[in-house]
Amino acid sequence: MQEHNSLPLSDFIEYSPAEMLARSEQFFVDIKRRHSIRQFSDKPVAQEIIENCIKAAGTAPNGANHQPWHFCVIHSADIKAQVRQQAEAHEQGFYQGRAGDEWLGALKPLGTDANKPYLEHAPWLIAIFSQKNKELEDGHKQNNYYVHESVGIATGFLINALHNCGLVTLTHTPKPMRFLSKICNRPDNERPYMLLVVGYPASDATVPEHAIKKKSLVEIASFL
Ligand code: IYR
Repeated sequence: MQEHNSLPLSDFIEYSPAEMLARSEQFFVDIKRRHSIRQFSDKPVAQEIIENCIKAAGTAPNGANHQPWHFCVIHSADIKAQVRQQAEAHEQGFYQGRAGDEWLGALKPLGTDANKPYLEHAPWLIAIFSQKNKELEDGHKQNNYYVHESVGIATGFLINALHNCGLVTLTHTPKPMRFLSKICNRPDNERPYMLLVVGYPASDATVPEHAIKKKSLVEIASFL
């Protein structure tokens, strides 16, 4: 191993096997209640809650600990309106043919369309950006590694953290997404990765039946 400094692991918690089993069951029961929501209430959510969830996302494992992500948190009604206007314009092209029949067929059971009112109704939008490299002070560019994997895991942590504190989310990926770089004023080394819509569900929020059907354990896992 190369020379490096290490600290003793001091915050590991060992649970008894019975406790482990109970916790694994409890986590599954709780995460099973996470659904992608497309009808949001405008009920406010304190910024500190969003900040804590982003701090949780920032602990995700990632390539060389370069932490190649940026979370642009949008609360301004004016900026949300810009995001909605541009996302809907792109989505119209997508739903009117750019997606192709096969993709549109796959989306049918979800009932999605180019209308994205939740981009204005929800109290928070989090635009997640990936960083392919970082410009150092001497002008030299430092590479980042496993960028998609890293940002994907951090996004998963974020969704989990938001669910855990009682909020609902939608992972929205308008196609193309480049308009977000401009609206969020992000530099050239960053690419928009995903737009997360965050808030409370509307009182009449629904979940598509199609989305609730999850593959069984034997379909998704093999034990050797
Ligand atoms: N981005 C579009 C289309 C869309 C694509 C997939 I794959 C989905 O799982 C859901 C929607 C939209 O947001 O409507």
